[in-house]
Amino acid sequence: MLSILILTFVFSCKSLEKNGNENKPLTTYPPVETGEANTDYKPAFEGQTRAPGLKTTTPFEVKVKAEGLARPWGITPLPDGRLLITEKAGNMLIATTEGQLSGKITGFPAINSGGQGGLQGLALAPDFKTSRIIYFAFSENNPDATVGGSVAAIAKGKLSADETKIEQVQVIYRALPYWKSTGHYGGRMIFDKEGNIFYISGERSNVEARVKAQDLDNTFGKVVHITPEGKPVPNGPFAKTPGAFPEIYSFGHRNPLGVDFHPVTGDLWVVEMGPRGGDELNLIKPGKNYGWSAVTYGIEYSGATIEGGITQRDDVEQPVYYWDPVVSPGGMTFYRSSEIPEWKNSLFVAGLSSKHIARLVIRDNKVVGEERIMEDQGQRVRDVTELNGVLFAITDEGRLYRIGKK
Ligand SMILES: [Ca+2]
Repeated sequence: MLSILILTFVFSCKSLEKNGNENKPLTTYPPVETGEANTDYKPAFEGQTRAPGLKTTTPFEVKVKAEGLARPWGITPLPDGRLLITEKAGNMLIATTEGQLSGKITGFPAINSGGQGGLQGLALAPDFKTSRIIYFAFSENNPDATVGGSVAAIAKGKLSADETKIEQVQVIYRALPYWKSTGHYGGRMIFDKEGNIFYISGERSNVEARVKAQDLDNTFGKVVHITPEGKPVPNGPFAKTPGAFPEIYSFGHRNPLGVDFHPVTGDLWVVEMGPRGGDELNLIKPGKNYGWSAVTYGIEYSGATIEGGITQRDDVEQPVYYWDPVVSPGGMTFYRSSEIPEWKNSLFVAGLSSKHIARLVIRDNKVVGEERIMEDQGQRVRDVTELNGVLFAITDEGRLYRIGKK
């Protein structure tokens, strides 16, 4: 009997550890979303949408630290405790956590910043402290103007010693083919533990392009896995599939804009902007199909169903969570600190049209609670990152926010 009790105790501790759960049961409220849904589609399982509401009990404050940023797009901490920010038109700058802004860092390649394009996501090389190498995503015109179109590209460059320029810029990857659209580039990336890159690629938005998310002979609507030199990571799930791009890791995505690893499980999570009523949070597994544009909880902006209005199919992964109405997710980050203990391992998702940050509590790979942060600010939140237990968010309106303990 005692051994069973001990075993049970050990297993429950293991389970808590594995799932990153805090010990306390959650105090929940009605779902934060009270608006009418766009569709009458039914979720595949309980809690896949409109999870119970949450309220953070630890006192925290939301403070504007800087204004006047020009369409900031990506934000990431530097090792010295400052923040590196991209601006859509094609430059970076550095902010202190008190909101003091550097001059514009220049030297980037020619960028097509029309539509949804521009200088987008960024990631520091794992050896940034010594190499000063930064990776960045941007939309690039086809050098062959007779063909035209643009492509989502990834380049690397070295931050100059005086922090005014990016030097030795080298384009390492292009999410081919070039396409005549300035929408849905995707645009963020993250380094994995082995030093390779996961890049989340959009499906370029128009009807002729989006169906390509289901095909493996292109990188539209894909999570791709590449080396720091931009080559496919060997032995990918489609490395031996004839005609497939070997860097494809998962497919069937629409416009993925947020990516992070779960702090405890190490799993790769991605949030993608859906059509009307179909934003998704997905747990990414190699070789899997995430459905778009054949399977979706969303509908066309016109209100028409998309490709027969199918929400479930045996060969398609279900989203862990979806939003209807949409939040229009931008960047996202898991909270790794213990500074605000109830936030540890929560996922924070920037909301553009929803104008808030969604805090999601995830247990056993399911969303068990949702809270809205900074809803009263009325800002389109583009990206959010965590630094030493404090969240920093950038908005389309040009603000840098600090969200943390008083
Ligand atoms: Ca999907």
